[in-house]
Amino acid sequence: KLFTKIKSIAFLVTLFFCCTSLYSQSAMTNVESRNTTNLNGDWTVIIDPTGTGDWRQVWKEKKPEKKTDFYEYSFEGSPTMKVPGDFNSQMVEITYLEGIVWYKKEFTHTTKSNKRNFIHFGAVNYVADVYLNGEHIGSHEGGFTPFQFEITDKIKSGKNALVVKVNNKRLKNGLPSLGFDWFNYGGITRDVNLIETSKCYIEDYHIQLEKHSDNEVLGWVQLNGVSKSEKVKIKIPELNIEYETISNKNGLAEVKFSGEFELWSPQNPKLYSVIIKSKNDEVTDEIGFRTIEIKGKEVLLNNKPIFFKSVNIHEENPYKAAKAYSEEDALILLNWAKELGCNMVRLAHYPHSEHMVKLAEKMGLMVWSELPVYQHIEFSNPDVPQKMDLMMKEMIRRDRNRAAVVLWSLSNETYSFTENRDNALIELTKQCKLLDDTRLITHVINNQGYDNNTFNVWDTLYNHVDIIALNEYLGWYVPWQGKPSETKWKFVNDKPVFISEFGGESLYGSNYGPKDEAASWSEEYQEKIYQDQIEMFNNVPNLIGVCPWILVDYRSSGRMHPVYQKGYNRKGLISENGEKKKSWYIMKEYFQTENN
Ligand code: GCB
Repeated sequence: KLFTKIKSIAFLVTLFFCCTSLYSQSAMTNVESRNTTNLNGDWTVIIDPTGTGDWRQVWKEKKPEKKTDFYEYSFEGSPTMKVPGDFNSQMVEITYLEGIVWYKKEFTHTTKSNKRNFIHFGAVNYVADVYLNGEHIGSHEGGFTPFQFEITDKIKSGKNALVVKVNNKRLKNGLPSLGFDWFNYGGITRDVNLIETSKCYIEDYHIQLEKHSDNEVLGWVQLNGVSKSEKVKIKIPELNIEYETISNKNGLAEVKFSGEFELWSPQNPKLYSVIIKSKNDEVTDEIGFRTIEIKGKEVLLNNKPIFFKSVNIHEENPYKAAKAYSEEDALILLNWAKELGCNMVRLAHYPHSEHMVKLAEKMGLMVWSELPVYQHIEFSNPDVPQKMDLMMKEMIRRDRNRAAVVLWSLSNETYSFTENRDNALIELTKQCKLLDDTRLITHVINNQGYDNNTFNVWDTLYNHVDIIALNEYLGWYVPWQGKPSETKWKFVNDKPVFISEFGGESLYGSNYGPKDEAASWSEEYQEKIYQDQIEMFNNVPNLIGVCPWILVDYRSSGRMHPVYQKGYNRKGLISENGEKKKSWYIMKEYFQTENN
């Protein structure tokens, strides 16, 4: 029965991606283990703030032939930029550009008749149009998820020219929409790889424990390019597991075996080398096994109640004031999270790079992964639900084998309480459960009622989630109405409760203001918010986790105070120079006292 369910899901997903093939294809998983030619490095760029490149057909790279010919652009002689990387931080003139940059990379290749070729992008913010050798091969929308194009019939032996038009202009019907409180870094922000596969290759797989079981693996392997059934093997050498299954004509193979796994947990982030082998392809992944489930008011990790000690993180390298993209960048941020005493990171407000998720997993940090369905989304636009659905599929597909990822967060602070919003997000939740019922699901809400020092926590979506996630800024945006310890709570239901954001701003070193005034931007005022919040946490029913906003001060163009903010959201526990504020120590001490 379960396999029938898996089959129908896989079929629907395949059908969906076939129907949208004019656009990008869903990316194959686990690029790291494939036969790749890395295209990172210096790319030539043409800055195109007025969008003239489209009618000039920049990708054709026309050259003058007659005496009277001239073209007002050229990649030759243009500057270069690093890929991966955002363009805003690489050229001071375009710091605030929200528009078009054309990128070009040349590479050489030798075609082989028995191979297929793909061009794979880790992420491009926000819309990418990709051209190979003068031909448009497709586009992709969404700044934080991977995508690929098959170029087997288009790639040549010898020199090839890849051109990408990147546009990070905000779209009303985009995800996120026009307004968001982080820096809109545009560019080819993650790795680019040319991937060579056999004619029939392992496209995707799901190798995780069955829900409620700590020793039964239930999953599937999806081959792409099959003409008939094929044997598929799964080996876990460390456990002497050698499992064999067979794919159907659509390339889908059921996986079901058991093993005596040492379970993955923050204390013991155990990963196993798992080898997946088909007739002509093989991939290796490092996979952890664990269970995560709700039992009444508690969340159980590997059958034991867990309290999530989390911290919010944006994908920014503070020392470079640039988009983070590498394992080194991830290490800076995650080392701080570990030092703070966290067992989880909330990767706000969009899927971060695969480096970040994989490193978190190795370091024993659970991951909260989120879609940028953020605040003012245009739910009345019929395109929006489709975009959300596609982005969710891309997010889940990339990380579904990561034991560290325990929770899919499908939206944050959506403001319009309309039927469109409810219907779209309830449907998204259903689809998410269908795709992956082994993890928890949430939506983050921030506009609870708060009167007479009493919270009234209610939202239609809370009836569809596994945990109630709420953001509250008592002491900052909202003044306290009484003693923090006497705050009262009414909840719409009895589910576990996660305080996913709280905090306030302070400038590191600004401690000259009176203790009780926010306007001093002092470390003391921020410290006081943290002390009060912690006092309040003791009385929050069903509390299973807290997550301060935010680990590090980060760039946000709407944060305009000329002395205290200077383009930064200052709610960090740490400044952008790595200095720890007083609030850091309060939070660290709190996490130390919560001992699980
Ligand atoms: C929030 C948002 C977060 C903002 C934060 C703030 O509620 O979820 O994205 O950056 O507040 O600093 O206002």
